[in-house]
Amino acid sequence: MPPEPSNGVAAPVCQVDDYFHNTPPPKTLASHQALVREFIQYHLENSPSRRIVLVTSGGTNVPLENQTVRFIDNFSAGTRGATSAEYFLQQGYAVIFLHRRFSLLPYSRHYSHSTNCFLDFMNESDDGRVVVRTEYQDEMRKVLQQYHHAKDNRLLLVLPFTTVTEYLFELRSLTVMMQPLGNRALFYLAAAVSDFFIPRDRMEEHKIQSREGHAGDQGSGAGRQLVINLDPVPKVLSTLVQSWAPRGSMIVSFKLETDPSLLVSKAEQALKRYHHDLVIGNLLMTRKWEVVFVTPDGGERWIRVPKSRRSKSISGVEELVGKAERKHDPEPVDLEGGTMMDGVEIESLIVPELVLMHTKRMEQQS
Ligand code: 9Z3
Repeated sequence: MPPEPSNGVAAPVCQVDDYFHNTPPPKTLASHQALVREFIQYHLENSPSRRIVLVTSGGTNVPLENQTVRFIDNFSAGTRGATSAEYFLQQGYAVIFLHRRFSLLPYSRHYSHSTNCFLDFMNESDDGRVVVRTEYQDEMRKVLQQYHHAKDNRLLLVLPFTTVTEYLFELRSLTVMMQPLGNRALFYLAAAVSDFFIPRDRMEEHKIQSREGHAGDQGSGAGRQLVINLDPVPKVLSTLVQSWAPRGSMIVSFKLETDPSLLVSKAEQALKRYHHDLVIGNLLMTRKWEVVFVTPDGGERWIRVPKSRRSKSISGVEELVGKAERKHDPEPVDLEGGTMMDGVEIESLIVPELVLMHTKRMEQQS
């Protein structure tokens, strides 16, 4: 498969078609389709004005073997997606949450994984019952109420994927199934999708052996190497915009960079290439404190958590905040957001802005 041209031209649609033609669909696809059909139908019948957002979240796994022992992965924990999903629900949206299996989930994210292990929030009472510790009661009640509201009103559909192939099939199918929603559909593509993979016809069936010779082996003994050739993952965004998504829907993708000097120009390039509505740019090291909205009209709008209200982040580098700015904004957006346990979550600033943009867009179309 030839690499994507670097001259701003999107990958040809036939490349995307070939990919889907030559790759077996995931086993879970049919059951997920049934759930999505039911979810969309329910909202079309019961609340016809309800907006539905598809949030993609987490990394994607690239298997090296068909019976997978080893794989390539990336850093994404799914914080952006899971947190944003909660704020979309707060704004009255129904959410289809397409996420990497075992990454963070809306609501349960507050009490999961090693940083927020749920056991630390509990105690044994004098009469031997398991109870939530007094100091966490208020916060947990709030989260629990929001979770129950979403569940009881069938506002949240959670669909897991693992591999990049599963992600692409699920994304295509979901997007097409959202067509009856027209401009009430919003796409919020926050998953960190791998750029490279091994296509099905070149993938080893069994575990790659370390001692026996195989196609990728270079010699034997101490200097042995495993050489893996990866193909570019087909860029489906252009096809999503042109043919899968509902007419008039709003499509937002994310752009991740590590080099501040590249972020805005790469976001602009993506908009030119895919012709969608908005790219939200973020740097790996500052993503919890600032993002930039890059729009087709040349707009570059920074959204930042005020310094005093930034959450602590072990991996983040605060000195890099502001370094990717290309057009200095005389009035930077400095919004008040929702406060969770430590500091303001930037998603509480991103999502209301997007909702305003979505509303404006819908009004312009009516
Ligand atoms: C993002 O940029 C997300 O904001 C993060 C969120 C993955 C950085 P976390 O899950 O991180 O909260 O830890 N997502 C999109 C990244 C991406 O792969 N974009 C593609 C690219 O940059 C374009 S679709 O080329």
